[in-house]
Amino acid sequence: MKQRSPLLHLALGTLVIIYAYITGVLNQELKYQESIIESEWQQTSQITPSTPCWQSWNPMPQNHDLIIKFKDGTPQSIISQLVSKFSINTLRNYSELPNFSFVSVTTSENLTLSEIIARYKADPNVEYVEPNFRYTIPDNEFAQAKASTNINKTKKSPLIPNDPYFESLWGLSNVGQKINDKPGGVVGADINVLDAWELSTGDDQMVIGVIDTGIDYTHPDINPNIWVNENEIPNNGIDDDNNGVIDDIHGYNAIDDSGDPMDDNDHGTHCAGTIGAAGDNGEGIVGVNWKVKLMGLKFLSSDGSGSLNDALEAINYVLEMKKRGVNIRILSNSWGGGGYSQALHDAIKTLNKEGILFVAAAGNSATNIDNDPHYPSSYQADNVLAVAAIDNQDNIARFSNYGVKSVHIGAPGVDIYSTIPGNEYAFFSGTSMATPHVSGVTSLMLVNNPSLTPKEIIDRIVSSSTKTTALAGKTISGGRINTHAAITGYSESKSTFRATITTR
Ligand SMILES: [Ca+2]
Ligand SMILES: [Ca+2]
Ligand SMILES: [Ca+2]
Ligand SMILES: [Ca+2]
Repeated sequence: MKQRSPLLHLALGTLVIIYAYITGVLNQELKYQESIIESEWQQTSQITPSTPCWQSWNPMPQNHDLIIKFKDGTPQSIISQLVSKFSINTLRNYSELPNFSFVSVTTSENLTLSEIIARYKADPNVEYVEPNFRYTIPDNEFAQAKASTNINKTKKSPLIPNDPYFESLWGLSNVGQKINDKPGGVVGADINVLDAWELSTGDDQMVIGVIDTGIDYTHPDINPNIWVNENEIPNNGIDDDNNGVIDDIHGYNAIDDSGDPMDDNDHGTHCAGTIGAAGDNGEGIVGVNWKVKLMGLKFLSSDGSGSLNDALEAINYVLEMKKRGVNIRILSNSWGGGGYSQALHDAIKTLNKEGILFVAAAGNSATNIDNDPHYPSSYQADNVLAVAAIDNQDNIARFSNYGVKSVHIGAPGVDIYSTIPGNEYAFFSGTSMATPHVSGVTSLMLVNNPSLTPKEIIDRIVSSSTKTTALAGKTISGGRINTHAAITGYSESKSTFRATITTR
């Protein structure tokens, strides 16, 4: 859509006013700073990337969509009464998030959304009400050249996988190589995973959920490591395992409530590849984990945006599958925006109770999020691990958010080469790319020590980090992630670390 009609402008303007009023009613600090990736902007919109996302490509829903939390113990009969009282035309409960409901309200009265919210809030059975917020891929995130050198066909040592693009992966092994036609990096400024691979290269019983735009599960470098729902028969149109989703073989699509999390963007597949593209298979790249099981949880659409309701549905699916015995321990979240949501905060705490870590990108607006929170990375919960991005010079990325009180760790997030749909590979930059590095490390930690709680994982990552000048005062740890040290549980001196590098 290149031209917008005057009517659309009027409609958007009206929605802006409605929204501004709602934010006042809710008395919440809502900041919509996120936008879709730069290339998407050029394709889809004349609006500058600083325009709040919900104004530009997501006008408030036509129906008045709300997330409602009823007070604990509210009987179903009361909830049903409320449904008729407020002309609710859709009501969905999240099975694993008790007393949460997503409702879509149609009313014959001419009420604004804020008036409808006020009605709900006045009901003694309602704990809180929120609009169905929108989330996006962090702003300033962009794809770069797809070309890569094809350097390393042969295996050099047992630590080096035979994947042909391995030497493009400076985040895994920075030996000062040039990356993406840019100068060579600082030797050793990487996640120190080669030493960790001596202990383990991953485990195909470890499941990581990627909450994003989906995963191209047909990509030859992803397919060997995609999660498979063993209790679901593919493509028979039947919900064989009776989990509420038909033919959910590799995950869940919360946008159309289907079992097909295919990626129609690029972002989710890129993140998935960094966590766990198949290692040492003579193909493409290698993930932090050579072996793992990647579960696709699609709630961001092809334009990189998604709703609070669909994020909650994705989390609900994870909780449901965890209850059924799937060994899902980590969720990788390279998205943000939308302001504070009590519902999402509560859902993340529920994940913590189930021992599920929530790794989250700190965001890309070069902001101190101690003062200016970025969600979900700023949620206060024992299982939220917030990640900043560094480049191959060991600097914090120019775009990366930071915060000495709220961002735990730095990880590689500039010129990161990974899988994208169509059997291709591309360089992307963003805290979105740093986050899956950390998610992948936490998986290796759990393979080596399955009893670690989310809080223990975070504490170990912080205490074992490699301190760097660039991250001092910018992150809780003051350093970048050190995979081997995080697994073994002790800090390594820089001299030991460098000796290891030179001997390989
Ligand atoms: Ca199913
Ligand atoms: Ca089926
Ligand atoms: Ca949905
Ligand atoms: Ca590979």
